[in-house]
Amino acid sequence: MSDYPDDFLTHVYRRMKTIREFEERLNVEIQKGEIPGFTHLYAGQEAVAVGVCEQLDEDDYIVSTHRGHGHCIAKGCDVGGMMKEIYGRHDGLCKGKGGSMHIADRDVGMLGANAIVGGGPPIAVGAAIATGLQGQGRVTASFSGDGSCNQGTVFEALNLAVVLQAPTLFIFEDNGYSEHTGADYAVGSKDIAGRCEAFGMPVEKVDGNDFFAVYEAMGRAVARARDGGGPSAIECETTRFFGHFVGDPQKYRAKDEVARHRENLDCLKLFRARLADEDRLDAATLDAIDEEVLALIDRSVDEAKASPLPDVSEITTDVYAIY
Ligand SMILES: Cc1ncc(C[n+]2csc(CCOP(=O)(O)OP(=O)(O)O)c2C)c(N)n1
Ligand SMILES: [Mg+2]
Repeated sequence: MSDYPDDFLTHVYRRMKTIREFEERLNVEIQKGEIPGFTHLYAGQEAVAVGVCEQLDEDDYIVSTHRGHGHCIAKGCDVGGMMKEIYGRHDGLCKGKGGSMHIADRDVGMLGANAIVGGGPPIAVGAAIATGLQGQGRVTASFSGDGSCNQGTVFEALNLAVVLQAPTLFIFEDNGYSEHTGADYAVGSKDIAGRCEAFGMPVEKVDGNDFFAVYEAMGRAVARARDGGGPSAIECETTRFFGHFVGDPQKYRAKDEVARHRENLDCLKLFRARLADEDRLDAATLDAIDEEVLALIDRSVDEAKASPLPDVSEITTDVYAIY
């Protein structure tokens, strides 16, 4: 880690912290009943989104999932625009018509969150085929969960990417659960990475709570894809700090599981501990980032609440996006 410049480390910390506080605040606001729709929070998994996206350029693509806020922030979506979108407001990133599960922003290469489990990887392969044909070395990363790895759509996407050598990075976030079902029960082989290997692509399995492990594995996979080496998969073992959706009572988890994971597996705590071990960046610098991030989230909530709802006259506009 000693090779990473200070401004990179502070940037990474700020991004992960922004995702964390965005989600912590949404958890509070949603329970007040002020936010329409259904919301899945990403807190706990920040090191995956940021480790992956830090290896991508703005004109590379990502395809997200129903649990997509972290992916959006990591790829550079405007936090205020996202908050307005989640509040269903006219000035939201998708004019308030997408909401939490359908945020997209082509300007930063974010092709969309996706409510269809296993729907993302085929879209990512399509994007990767297109950019591969354009020959510009651009790549597409597809995020998906341990639950999605059992979907036929994902198997087809893995196979097609290998056959066509499409520059796709399949990122599997194993947070241990698909809704309320444990991955140890639902993933027959217990091994997502092995499945991808069987389709003929290089795979790595990493600690998804460790930013550096994700970032470095992604660096190897991206370099290979840009160089014409085709797809790769990375399985990241991680944890989610909230329920499947906001309001999930989580009776399927041990009583102290979340508390233990917040104590021992928190990627932000681990990142800070690693910096301290290696005598990089003082705590005051990181605490100042915490303050900045909290102010940003406060501002984005205030602005979202103050911004107008879409006008009824717009109900049939922007229903389809033209790509
Ligand atoms: C095709 C399809 N089947 C089922 C669902 C219902 N569903 C929504 S999220 C989810 C669990 C997905 O689990 P995983 O892929 O591990 O992602 P995580 O929620 O853990 O991020 C399911 C089954 C859906 N949205 N789409
Ligand atoms: Mg899961």
